[in-house]
Amino acid sequence: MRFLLPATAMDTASPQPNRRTVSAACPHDCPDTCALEITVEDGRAVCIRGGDMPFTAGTLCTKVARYLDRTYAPSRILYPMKRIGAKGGGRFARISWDEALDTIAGRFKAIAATDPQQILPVSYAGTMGMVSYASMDRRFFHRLGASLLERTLCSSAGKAGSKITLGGSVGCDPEQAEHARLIIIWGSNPVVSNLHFWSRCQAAKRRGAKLVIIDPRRSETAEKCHQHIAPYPGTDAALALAMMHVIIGEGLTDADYVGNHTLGYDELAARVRAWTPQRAAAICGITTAEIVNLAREYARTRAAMIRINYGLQRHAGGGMAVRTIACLPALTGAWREPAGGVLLATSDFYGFNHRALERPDLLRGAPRTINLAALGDALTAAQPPVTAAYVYNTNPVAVCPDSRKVMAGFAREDLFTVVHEIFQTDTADYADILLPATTQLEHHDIHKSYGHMYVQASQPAIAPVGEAKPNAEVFRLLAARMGFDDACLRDSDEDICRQALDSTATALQGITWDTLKKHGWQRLNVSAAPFAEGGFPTPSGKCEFWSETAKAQGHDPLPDYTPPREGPTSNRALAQRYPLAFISPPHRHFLNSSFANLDFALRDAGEPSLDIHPDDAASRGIRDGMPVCVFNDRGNYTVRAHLTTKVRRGVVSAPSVWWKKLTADRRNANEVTSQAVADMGGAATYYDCLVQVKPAGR
Ligand SMILES: Nc1nc2c(c(=O)[nH]1)N[C@H]1C(S)=C(S)[C@@H](COP(=O)(O)OP(=O)(O)OC[C@H]3O[C@@H](n4cnc5c(=O)[nH]c(N)nc54)[C@H](O)[C@@H]3O)O[C@H]1N2
Ligand SMILES: Nc1nc2c(c(=O)[nH]1)N[C@H]1C(S)=C(S)[C@@H](COP(=O)(O)OP(=O)(O)OC[C@H]3O[C@@H](n4cnc5c(=O)[nH]c(N)nc54)[C@H](O)[C@@H]3O)O[C@H]1N2
Ligand SMILES: [Mo]
Repeated sequence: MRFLLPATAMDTASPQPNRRTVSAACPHDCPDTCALEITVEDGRAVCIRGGDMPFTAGTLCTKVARYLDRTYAPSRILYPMKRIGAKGGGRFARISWDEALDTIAGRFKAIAATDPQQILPVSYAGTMGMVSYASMDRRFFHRLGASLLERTLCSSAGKAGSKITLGGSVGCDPEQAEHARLIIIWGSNPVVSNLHFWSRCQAAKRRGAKLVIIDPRRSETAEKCHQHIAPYPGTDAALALAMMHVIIGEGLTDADYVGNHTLGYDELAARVRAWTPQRAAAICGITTAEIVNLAREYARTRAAMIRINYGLQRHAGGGMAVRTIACLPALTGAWREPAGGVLLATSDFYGFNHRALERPDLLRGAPRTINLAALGDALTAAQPPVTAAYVYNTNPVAVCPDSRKVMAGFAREDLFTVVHEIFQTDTADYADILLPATTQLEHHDIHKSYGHMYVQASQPAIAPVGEAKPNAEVFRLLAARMGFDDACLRDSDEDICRQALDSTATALQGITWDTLKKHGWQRLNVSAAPFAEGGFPTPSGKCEFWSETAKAQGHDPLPDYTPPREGPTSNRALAQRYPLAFISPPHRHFLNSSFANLDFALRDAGEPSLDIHPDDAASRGIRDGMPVCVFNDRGNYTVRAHLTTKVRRGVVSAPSVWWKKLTADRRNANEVTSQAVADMGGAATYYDCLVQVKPAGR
């Protein structure tokens, strides 16, 4: 198949003294968290291939198959630098690590003497390894008393919704998908963003399973499914409520499962009575028959798996959408089958010791919390102001919503900005001090996954390139310079890996750092059908149709529909000026903004484009290939129009996330996206965005 590269043939030559193989894990923010095998010769990585961990089974995506081109890219940042030109200009001069660390510690000490909350860590998911993502950094900033950061760009709405219904980010085992008879791929594009789940969907298809996809556009995955239902963005909960209306109304529930393992069935039944398929069809812009047939087919198929992913929860009602959809398998008893149930993410099966990793006990006082989804507002308007930002594992100038405000913030002369990066990103251009970071081949880490059930050790294959240092190492050095003497601020990366597993969770029994290093990976002790007999991690232990947790949080205790903030029917005034729903899902050749600077990925990706329906284009005088301006009150940017019926009328789609400085107008999709947050989890709402489109230059 086109997107999976086979592992290169195992080396069968007689072992050479200077040649060895190291096992690692892909660090990228993707549900697959692939196992890697790196061949090293004379200290240089010469080959990367998929490891033998069962879920990813030796295949890599086309991006990570070329990870060595990333590690050895000539454009890597190799040593610390300080700014010599204007903020944002990207001109730097080399300095020593000592000078860089002294400068940072000096500034942090001076600010902390007034108010440490003026210092803001800005990090996200450039690497998902527990050491690099959330360990020494958190300890350092807790001890310092810096502002806390809510990391909300991606998944927090859906996770909050899943927690209400199921008790956490848990669900069915995606490895079982090949045994399903029906797979509903809902707000997810696995051909692009969950490859190894997709290979199991294909296996299921070969065995006669039906694949249904629910997505406002005919995605790469939709092209390969049996049926595509295209609701208007942000309306999925209405569809799910109407499915429940049909399932309950036609007596298609599993009364035994409902009776023993759910809470609040009568209240749910009363709630969905008003959700007729006609009503939902009008909201979703689909037919009544599509809803009724899907509900019947779903309820009558025991081995029916629903794979939700994050696409459908980047909306005002994203939390409620996941909360509502997650009720379906308990109604029909699909959880009884290993290949039945619903999955958003597997993360909460792990039971890693996050308290030991992050040491919240080091916190002095109660610093304020800043939401990364509204970073632009924080950098331009927070009181007390943010006077220092330490950016690592993220490229906020490219990826945060409403990025004109983010850029205005980073452009402030009175803001001291440190950026620790592998490459000179759009954000790095604003740094006062720029530090070189290691890639995954150069440090230790330990990985969970949000799309399978394996724990993995990632071991360094090569020495750091140039003067690069891992995240945790920089925080250890800074802690020493700040005079922080807590012992945990001196833990080594391998100490931290051990602490992650210092847990009584049954899922982790028999998994130690030493066994992991030896085998590369180990499976969690989680059964193939984890909720066949109920036992959900909710307060009641049941699947909660009615939730006291939701009520206590100020939400409706029952599933419901929360309309888009910027929808044509939910916000008619705005839709008159900006009638098109704009979504900007992940590009096949990028990983968020990672890889979007590397020649091989840019060659494959072409140039920024906008899929628009031919009817929407015609009424605007737009022809195929024309540069068009996408705009709303927040901003505008220019892309090339691509006329296609892959998007439904009224929806436009722009694969993302491009580096701004590598596009013709130095802008990207986040010029128009909004800082408004979702109903739950303080989450970003990238796909809840109305725009207008016109030929560029008019
Ligand atoms: N190649 C590649 N892989 C990636 C990434 C990447 O950038 N590139 N990013 C990684 C990351 S960080 C993440 S979070 C995941 C994201 O991957 P997914 O979780 O799959 O999420 P998205 O791609 O954002 O959205 C999936 C689909 O949802 C559709 N969608 C948008 N709005 C709605 C809606 O309201 N309802 C429904 N039903 N569908 C909707 C989009 O059109 C899209 O096709 O992928 C990861 N993997
Ligand atoms: N318009 C639009 N915007 C989006 C999205 C969308 O669908 N549409 N998707 C959103 C989603 S789902 C997500 S998850 C976010 C992702 O946003 P980010 O988490 O910011 O992800 P990346 O853009 O990949 O940037 C990560 C950066 O971390 C750096 N990095 C990698 N490893 C390390 C390391 O070990 N140390 C240090 N110091 N740096 C490292 C990489 O070089 C890279 O520049 O973007 C969001 N933005
Ligand atoms: Mo994400």
